[in-house]
Amino acid sequence: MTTREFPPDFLWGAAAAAYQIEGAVDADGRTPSIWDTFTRLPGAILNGDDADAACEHYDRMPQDVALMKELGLASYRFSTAWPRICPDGGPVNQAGLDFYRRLVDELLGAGIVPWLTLYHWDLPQALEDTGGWTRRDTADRFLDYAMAVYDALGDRVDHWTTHNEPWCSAFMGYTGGGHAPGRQEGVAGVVAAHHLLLGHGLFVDEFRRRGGTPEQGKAVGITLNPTVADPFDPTRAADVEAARRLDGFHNRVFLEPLFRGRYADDLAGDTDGMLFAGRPWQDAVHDGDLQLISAPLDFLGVNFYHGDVPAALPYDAEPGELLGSRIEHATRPRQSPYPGGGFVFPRTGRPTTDRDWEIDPDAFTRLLVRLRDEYAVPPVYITENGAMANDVVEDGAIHDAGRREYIEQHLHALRDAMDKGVDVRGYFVWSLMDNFEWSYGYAHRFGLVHVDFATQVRTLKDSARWFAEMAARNALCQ
Ligand code: IFM
Repeated sequence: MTTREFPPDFLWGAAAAAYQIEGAVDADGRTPSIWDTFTRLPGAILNGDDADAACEHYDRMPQDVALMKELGLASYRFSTAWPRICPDGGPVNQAGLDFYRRLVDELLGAGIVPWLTLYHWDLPQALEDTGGWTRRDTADRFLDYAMAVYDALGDRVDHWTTHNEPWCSAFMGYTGGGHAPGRQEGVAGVVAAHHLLLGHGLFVDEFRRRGGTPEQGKAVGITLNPTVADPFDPTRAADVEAARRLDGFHNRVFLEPLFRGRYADDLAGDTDGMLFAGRPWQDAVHDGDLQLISAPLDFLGVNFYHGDVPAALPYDAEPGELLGSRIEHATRPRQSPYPGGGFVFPRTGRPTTDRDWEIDPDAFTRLLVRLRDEYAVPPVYITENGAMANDVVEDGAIHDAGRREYIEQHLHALRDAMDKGVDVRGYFVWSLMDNFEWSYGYAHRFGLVHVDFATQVRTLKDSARWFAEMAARNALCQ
């Protein structure tokens, strides 16, 4: 058997997010986030699930860190909950901060590098009530919250991520309505995207002012979920145009301001005539914003699950041929998360995970090469990658061969990108354990660790044992 090695200091980890695992939504002064509100909207969440208990991680944290240690994880990616630390978006709540102090201490005690994300979608509801991410002031409130976390943990946490997948926060939250806060307001998604980026830029600026530099052992970045937009029929001009628009609203709306300090011209064209609160989205962009947003970063986090193959409407297909499950899994009506809509995702015939996401590791390689070639991105960490599977417990074991195969294929694809010279420094599986999978509730399992949500018993899946061995070996077998 031959092996395919990773560099000696490659960082292996697993990821999770506050709202998806913590539960304890009323504990120690926490107030509701937009997700607490959204989960209560009829038809918003599959099976009517809510995250009030989730994995009870808030109360079981030491045991969960012990599991990470058992798996030999070098790093754990987690997020801090804004509504715990600044309830209602207001002053700091010491009890909320203390949970993360305990978590970081537990991780460091176990020899695990804490990888902290400040915003993984749980905006305090009180801030949404005043406009949420469509309001500029929310970026300032984000800075207040983020600096409270930095003041408390900056001495012990070295890796800081501002946002997780701002595309979801902006476009699923304010254009499509499939995610909290469930607003369906067209070009509001672009306004929200700009304010999310502004919050990011404000934090990076303050982080640097306070000496947060690689020389001091500190790093700051952002995690995006860029996609690969391949036209379904490359010979059909309308599909090529659909792919350009998808690339614009999914990728370049973030990549251009972050790495080129501008918004792309075609974004203006694609949103021509669309107004939010009676004004074009460009009015949200003030002098100096793009300079803040494009300040150099120490790393880029990339989350990747699948590529996208759009076809323009009208598209002549049977409903079963469309990847409809992406937007029809719950019953609450929702719109396309791309302002103006106008395209669909027909099946290409590729295999899928149990979530119906097409498996395309080659797209992962192409994406990483593109990010390097077109945007000269800083060193990359894969901050999420993994597979949803309908796991079955058999005699206390979970033989999730499909998940293992998915991860292995994507690690080969990642290694291919590294062979092409892309600077990738780490990989986090999504997810450490099964959790509250947003609008899919508990039915969609992504964990290396199985969670029985009735008893909260954790069981290592086969994929967890395989991942632990592979990471310890620091090499893939082929
Ligand atoms: O569970 C989510 C995570 O919170 C963000 N990225 C995608 C995952 C799987 O859908």
